[in-house]
Amino acid sequence: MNTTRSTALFTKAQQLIPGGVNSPVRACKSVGCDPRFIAKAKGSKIWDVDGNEYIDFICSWGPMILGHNHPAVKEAITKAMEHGTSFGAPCALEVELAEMVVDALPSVDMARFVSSGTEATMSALRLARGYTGKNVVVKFDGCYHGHADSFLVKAGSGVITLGIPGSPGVPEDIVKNTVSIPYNNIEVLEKTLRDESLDIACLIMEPVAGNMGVVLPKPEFLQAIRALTAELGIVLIFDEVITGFRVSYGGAQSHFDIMPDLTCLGKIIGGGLPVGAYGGKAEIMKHISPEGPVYQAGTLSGNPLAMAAGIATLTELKKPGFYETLNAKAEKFAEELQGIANKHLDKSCLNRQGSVMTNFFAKGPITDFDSAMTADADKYGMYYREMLDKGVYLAPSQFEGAFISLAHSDDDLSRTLEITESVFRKL
Ligand code: KE4
Repeated sequence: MNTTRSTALFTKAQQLIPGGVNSPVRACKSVGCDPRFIAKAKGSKIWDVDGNEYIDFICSWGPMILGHNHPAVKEAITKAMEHGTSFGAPCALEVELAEMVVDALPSVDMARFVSSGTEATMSALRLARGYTGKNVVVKFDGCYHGHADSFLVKAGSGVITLGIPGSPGVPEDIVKNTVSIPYNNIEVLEKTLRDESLDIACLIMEPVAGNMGVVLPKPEFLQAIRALTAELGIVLIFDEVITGFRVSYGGAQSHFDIMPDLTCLGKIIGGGLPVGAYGGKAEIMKHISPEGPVYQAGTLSGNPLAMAAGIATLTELKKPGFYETLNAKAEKFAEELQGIANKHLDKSCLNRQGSVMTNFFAKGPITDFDSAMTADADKYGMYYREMLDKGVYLAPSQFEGAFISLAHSDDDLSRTLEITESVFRKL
């Protein structure tokens, strides 16, 4: 593939932007190649600045569940733009999207919009601490909740991908209030939550982990977490930035029928524009300023263009049969991928929740951070580079998910499987 323009852009970008990218994983460091600069996207396809076409399985890391540049989303943004781009004042679109979120998520009575998933989780953490008067947050190894200081402890996503323990710049005073324990381990969970020396404000989790690669909760894990946190007065926060409106229209909380106290959202609810949100029980949310004393604010929170994109997206997702169609497409693809992997690879473990999945180059089962770390990241890098040069755009990390959108056609998926088999044969 000709990548002349991407190479030139990356060279210039590295002089102006740290690592040449505005989010670390995009630099493709862990997969041993330089990034392709993307010029445009439509449906299931993206094109780089050299005109190369790819079938896209990153989907902007989740938001593009309808496919890129969906006509209804594009029309909604264009229409909103006719009236201006930002008011710094309340507008009707915020109320409309808030009502859709509250109606969709059974545990959410009220919600506050912010501009990223990180803002959503950091705000939910401050709220839980303000509401309980306690300081400690419990998280799970390999789960990623954005880059707020308190969460950069044994985090997932880019932190694993770059193989860094946490991050310099996070004071010990902050880190001491974060306890990270193994995902799917009920014994350690109970021991930790019942440890009276810890003044635990909240437990935050990805109900389906997506940042150590996709890792599913064991059937009894979520129930145990809900029962223990309810018994002990610990605020349970579901970070549904990935799973919200991905796993089902009601998120993972509806799918598993486990109701958290607070929920964090992002990605899909912005339809590709910057939106995050946190919400939950009115009794807790009423502690947020200006109704309550816990402060949180944002210049572009509830931005009208972003609200319009989110409303248009959720309107499409709400249509009857959307998730059945999407999940059936993903299930068929995953079954065939598993078959190819079993035929050609000595080690492979595919974890999937609905339309997000990870094929680990590992024996499996992959149920937590330690087992995810057994994956052969170098082999994944070889796979990634081969697939990229054959026109398939995967996450540049073994420890992320592959997303399927409604726009992925049967032809896209069968072509991807053909290319995958040709690559697996060579690995
Ligand atoms: P943002 O601040 O990136 O909008 O959201 C942070 C976040 C919070 N919670 C979960 C479960 C998330 O997955 C994320 C962000 N996801 C990563 C990829 N897994 C975004 C991609 C990137 O960092 O470039």
